[in-house]
Amino acid sequence: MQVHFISDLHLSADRPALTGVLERYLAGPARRAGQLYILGDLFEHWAGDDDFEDPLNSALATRLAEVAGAGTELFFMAGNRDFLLGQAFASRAGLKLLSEPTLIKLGEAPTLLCHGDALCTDDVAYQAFRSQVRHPAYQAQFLAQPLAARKQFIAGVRMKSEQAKSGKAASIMDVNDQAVAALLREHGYPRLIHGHTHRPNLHYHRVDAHDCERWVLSDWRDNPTVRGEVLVWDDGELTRQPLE
Ligand code: LP5
Ligand code: MN
Repeated sequence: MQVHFISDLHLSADRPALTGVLERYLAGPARRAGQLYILGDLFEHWAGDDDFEDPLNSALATRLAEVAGAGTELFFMAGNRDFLLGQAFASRAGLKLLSEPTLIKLGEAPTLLCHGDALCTDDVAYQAFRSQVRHPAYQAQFLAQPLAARKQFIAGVRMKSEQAKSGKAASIMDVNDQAVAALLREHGYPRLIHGHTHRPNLHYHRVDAHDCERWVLSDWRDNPTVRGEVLVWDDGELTRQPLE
């Protein structure tokens, strides 16, 4: 049975072509997987599970629930864009929520899953922001505001984030090798799969005499061409498969 991994789709009403790629994937290849792991940033942003009137969100919940109903187990781990996605939406979409990091096995090998943003420890300003917005009390007071006010606030944060990023060196927005080593050491060698950086690649890390692999998932793009990607575990191997 195959195991699939995707992340960083950044779905939004402005980029309908990407929703199309996901819909075709869910109607076809996803059904060959025993498990599909969505490792964060499925949505461009998520303002709260009460944003269900949004046609994109409700249609997607239906499509996901159909795949779950057809026998593929669906897992969702939060990204830095959609960490407010909660149990209400998960139940409608047939998603099982995962905490971060999660350890699974692929074949015999322990494999750690995370979104990836927590590994970008050189990005000190982001990590400060992250600790604040991941705080349950902060989230509760945010979710208590009207949906429209939340969306407006998020638009402001997105602008500030883009401004901040334009002044950051590319290197600080990538994972830190010591943070990778510490994660593998604490939770289990020898394989890590994550997204977030939009720098799809396979990296090798030597950690405490263990040869470790770090698979970075691809983001999905609609520019210059429309393209998604799924990382597929099949027959003892991981391969990247393009989606269009
Ligand atoms: O998302 P991406 O990849 O473009 O950039 C990220 C980091 N930025 C973010 C912010 C998100 O893009 C926007 C969040 C959307 C949904 C969340 C809604 C919830 C709001 C409140 C909930 C309780 O994650 C970016 C990294 C980059 O990845 C690479 O790793 O660099 O980080 C920043 O740019 C952050 C800035 O450095 C500092 C913060 C600026 C925003 C200040 C807003 C003030 C509001 C205070 C709230 C705590
Ligand atoms: Mn991300």
